[in-house]
Amino acid sequence: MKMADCIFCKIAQKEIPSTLVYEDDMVVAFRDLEPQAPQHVLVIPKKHVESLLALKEEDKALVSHILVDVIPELAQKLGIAEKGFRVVANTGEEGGQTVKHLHFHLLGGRSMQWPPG
Ligand code: DGP
Repeated sequence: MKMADCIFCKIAQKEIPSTLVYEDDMVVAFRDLEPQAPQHVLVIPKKHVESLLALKEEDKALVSHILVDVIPELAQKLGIAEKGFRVVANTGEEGGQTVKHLHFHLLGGRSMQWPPG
């Protein structure tokens, strides 16, 4: 379940500090170290999954929980639900993924631009 050298596994296990904004038995969410918006939170599964591409059939409930339950609840809690927000899962090298533990960026509190860089 846990990868020895994975920084997000360590955050999920509280082995290294972070500013947690949400936790349940499957998921943690914490503030991004390099925020790109007034509200910038990373939502991750506690179990180690490398990226969207590594998800398996058995992970459907986990992903559904993140997208259906956790992110909308967090958006409300962070005060960004009404005006809108962005959810991003950078995947792989050209997708801009730097940490190889699945994470959903939740960004809000400013007007987002399109296309992203
Ligand atoms: P990505 O580029 O999509 O893989 O995003 C990784 C994000 O993780 C990036 O925005 C910076 C953030 N990050 C990296 N290391 C840490 C850390 O140790 N703590 C926190 N809170 N965020 C981190």
